[in-house]
Amino acid sequence: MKRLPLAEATPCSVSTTCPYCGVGCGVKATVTDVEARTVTIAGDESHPANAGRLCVKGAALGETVALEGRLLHPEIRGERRTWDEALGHVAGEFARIIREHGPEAVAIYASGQLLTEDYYVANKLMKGFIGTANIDTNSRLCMSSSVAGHKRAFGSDTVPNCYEDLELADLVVLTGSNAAWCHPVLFQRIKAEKERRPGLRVVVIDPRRTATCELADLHLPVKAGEDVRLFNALLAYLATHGVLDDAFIGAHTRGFSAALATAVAQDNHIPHLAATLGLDALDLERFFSWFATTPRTLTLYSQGVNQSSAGADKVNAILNCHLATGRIGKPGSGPLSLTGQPNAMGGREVGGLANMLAAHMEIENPVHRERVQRFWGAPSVAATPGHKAVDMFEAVHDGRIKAIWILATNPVVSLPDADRVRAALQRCELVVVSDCIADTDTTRLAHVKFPALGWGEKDGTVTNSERRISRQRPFLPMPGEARADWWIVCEVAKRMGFADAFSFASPADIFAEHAALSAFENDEAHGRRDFDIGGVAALDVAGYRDLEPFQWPRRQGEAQGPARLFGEGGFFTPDGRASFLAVGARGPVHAPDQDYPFVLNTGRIRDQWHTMTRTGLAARLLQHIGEPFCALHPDDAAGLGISVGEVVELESRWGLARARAELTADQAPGTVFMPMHWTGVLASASRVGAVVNPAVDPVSGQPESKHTPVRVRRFGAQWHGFLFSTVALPLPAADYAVAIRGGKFWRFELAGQSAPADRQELANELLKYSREQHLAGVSVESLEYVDLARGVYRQAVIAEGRLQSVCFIGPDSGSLPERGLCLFWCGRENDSPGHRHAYAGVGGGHRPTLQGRQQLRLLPAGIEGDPGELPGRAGAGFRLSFRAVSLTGGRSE
Ligand SMILES: Nc1nc2c(c(=O)[nH]1)N[C@H]1C(S)=C(S)[C@@H](COP(=O)(O)OP(=O)(O)OC[C@H]3O[C@@H](n4cnc5c(=O)[nH]c(N)nc54)[C@H](O)[C@@H]3O)O[C@H]1N2
Ligand SMILES: Nc1nc2c(c(=O)[nH]1)N[C@H]1C(S)=C(S)[C@@H](COP(=O)(O)OP(=O)(O)OC[C@H]3O[C@@H](n4cnc5c(=O)[nH]c(N)nc54)[C@H](O)[C@@H]3O)O[C@H]1N2
Ligand code: SF4
Ligand SMILES: [Mo]
Repeated sequence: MKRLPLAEATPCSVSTTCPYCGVGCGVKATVTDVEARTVTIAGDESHPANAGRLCVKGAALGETVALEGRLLHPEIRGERRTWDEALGHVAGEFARIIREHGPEAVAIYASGQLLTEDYYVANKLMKGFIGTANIDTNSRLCMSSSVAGHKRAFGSDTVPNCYEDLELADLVVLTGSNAAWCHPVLFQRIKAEKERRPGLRVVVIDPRRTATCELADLHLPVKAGEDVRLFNALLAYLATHGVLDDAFIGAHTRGFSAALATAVAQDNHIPHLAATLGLDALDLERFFSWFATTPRTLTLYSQGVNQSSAGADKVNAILNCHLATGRIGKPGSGPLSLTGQPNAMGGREVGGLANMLAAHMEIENPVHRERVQRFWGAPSVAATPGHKAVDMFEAVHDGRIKAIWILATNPVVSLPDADRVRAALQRCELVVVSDCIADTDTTRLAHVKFPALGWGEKDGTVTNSERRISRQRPFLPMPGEARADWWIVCEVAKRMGFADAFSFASPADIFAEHAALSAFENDEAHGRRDFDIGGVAALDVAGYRDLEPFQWPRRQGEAQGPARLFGEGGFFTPDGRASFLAVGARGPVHAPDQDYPFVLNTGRIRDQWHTMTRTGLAARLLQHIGEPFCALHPDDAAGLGISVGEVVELESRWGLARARAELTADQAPGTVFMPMHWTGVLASASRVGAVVNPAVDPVSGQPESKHTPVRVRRFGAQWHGFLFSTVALPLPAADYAVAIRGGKFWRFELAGQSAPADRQELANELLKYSREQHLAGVSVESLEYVDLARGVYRQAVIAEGRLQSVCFIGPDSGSLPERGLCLFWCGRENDSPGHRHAYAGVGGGHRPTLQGRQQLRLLPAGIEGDPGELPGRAGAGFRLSFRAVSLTGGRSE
């Protein structure tokens, strides 16, 4: 595999792109110590997406590039193997299964976190050479409703507007988007513009009151799932108030009257409508009139729109309003879908979804298929769409798919009905996982693990929400035996007998082929396609290395592509007209009922990225929110007898998850919200995906992740506890256990449903690993302490004179000391005996002298402690005594 020599790639500071959200911020990375992998991160002032800004996640990137937890060698069934063995095994097994059961028996499940070059070869292998379209991606869970909406309206998956429109708009409508947390740099751009120009209005449409509402002139807490009705009513309002752009409708669209007829057929009488939508009538009217009277209106939308069984219809209901007013592709006005992942768009460009073909061509179009086949020199091209994500794992579950290769995604956490996904993989003959992290919920089920390069090592391109293609450049050496995803795919393809089509020397090589395909027979004679980057098809290695961010389309001979499309029509349909869609409002597939009366909404928090495999590495990012929570309205909580901070259980017909209750009026009564981030690696029972229903949108196949009927109840803990440890420990076996990385200590929050028979035994068990780690030839002390007044038991492990871990067990969460204060104590540099004993709750400097590997046990009896030295609970009365016992069978003191 050829790569740029590192010296060349890391002069002092390397311009690259953030690997998180679809904003696609430019990042300057400066390696200060290659060996130690220390890197300083700054925003790239010359990048058009962010002009030097970064959000918290981006700014903390340097804290995620250490090698801790990395998968560094190929493995087969848990054993380290050579690349040749692992690649040969996968190629051989895929070939055998295809021989025995046909190509439909194998599948690839990929990700919007792959680079375009990785994605391109994976799609080429599957659709062109293996000959099945069984390649789908996590973009199905993310953007597929937008893709379907765009295609139905524009004839192509084209985003008409660009980020500059944020500063040019007079009204910004954010619907189903918590941009303050999920697209923070775009949010900052709106905020800065609003400060400069207070007349700029912001409307937020979201059932929850989110951080994004801080900027809102108007927040419409629409009833979950009602967006189609809302935007239909808006369309009807625009028609009755004479703000339609008749010229645009007449010249550039079709289907308007049918769409309008559907819109006016619903009850749009404002008081009725407001009641149905759960909104204040005046607020609703205000929104309609602002939209009607503001030509420069920009509508931003994300998962509150897409992740719905009516997702594609929601998108079209929004697009209808923009087409009807001619507000599309014009400065400051248009619809702008905010993509989630750094390369969700690139995945769409290479046709990474099961119902697409490369370069925005159609799998069901024979002319397109023949063209791609000819271009690739492929034996055949899959003629029918493959399984979409949720179906794909169903097919794995029932054995139709016998081998699945999962790249850069963690479906055991992120797919709906996630316990069933886990079961599907457990039953599957061959599970191959390419990841950069060794231990994930998904790698735990892998027969073969391929170690992939991570951010900072990878080399390729990504496309952001405004169609801008930017380079991700490497600045760190490839660690261990990790290799680029494109390389791994190509090596498997070669071993399956497709060497001619997969002998790429570098990502530049792949990009050139991808760019050439985008321009291939893409002209008036053959029919114009939107995606064309023929202008960069002739780049050489140096040109690719230095490629500046640009927007597509960029046709041959063009130095830049247009920032906006469709302002003057020119849609990618046979007659160049866009389509209005007549979309009727309909409810979610699974409505709440008596047994499952609450609606569960799921989504993101500010400082975590998805399944936390990378953001979970930065202690700083766990300071904002460290534990899974379930937000619910205080009235609902009162009705259920739930108090703030206690552990609650969410249960649906599909599964169960536990989280700490957060009571907030930001949440509408009857609804709850839980973040999607916590995994089986980090928590014993907090994967919300296990609860989420697997209903999908009939058009896009996108799951309804924002709406699942659930019941909520107290978890009924009989004990609560927490544990601090200087080292990562396996997750303690408790009904509720969450691991939280801190600067010096890992913290584990614990609770159990049955009262422990013996708290000492429980503590011994919880601290077992901590003790074992230090047994070999080191003096280990265990200190125990009981606070009789509060019924709190503590045990500390001290090795080589330093506190290693401490655990507290109490009858209820209120009995335990405040963690911050405790952490302060534990983290003290001044590790004197007095301090150490204070950790365990032993005040007054009682310090028995121990010889060798001995354990000290302090059992409750009758010595007064010094409450002043105890963390958190000063003033309480303490009684204790101690006796030392030997851990290794030696002498007792
Ligand atoms: N911090 C952080 N940022 C991220 C990510 C991350 O993991 N962490 N992930 C990235 C990815 S891949 C994605 S896809 C984006 C997602 O970005 P967003 O879509 O902004 O984030 P979500 O929290 O999933 O959901 C957005 C909002 O939709 C609302 N919503 C729920 N139901 C409805 C409804 O019926 N109608 C309306 N109008 N709104 C509804 C929710 O209450 C929620 O506040 O974020 C990207 N950015
Ligand atoms: N309940 C609920 N579920 C959801 C959502 C929701 O809102 N609610 N949102 C959905 C959405 S929009 C999305 S996008 C998905 C995201 O869900 P996932 O894609 O499952 O989440 P990630 O944690 O981003 O998983 C990426 C994996 O790839 C690994 N990885 C990172 N970089 C690389 C690389 O370069 N190569 C390889 N081979 N591996 C790499 C990471 O270590 C990690 O294991 O979740 C979906 N699931
Ligand atoms: S806004 Fe998105 S792309 Fe920009 S720094 Fe933050 S996570 Fe990265
Ligand atoms: Mo996403």
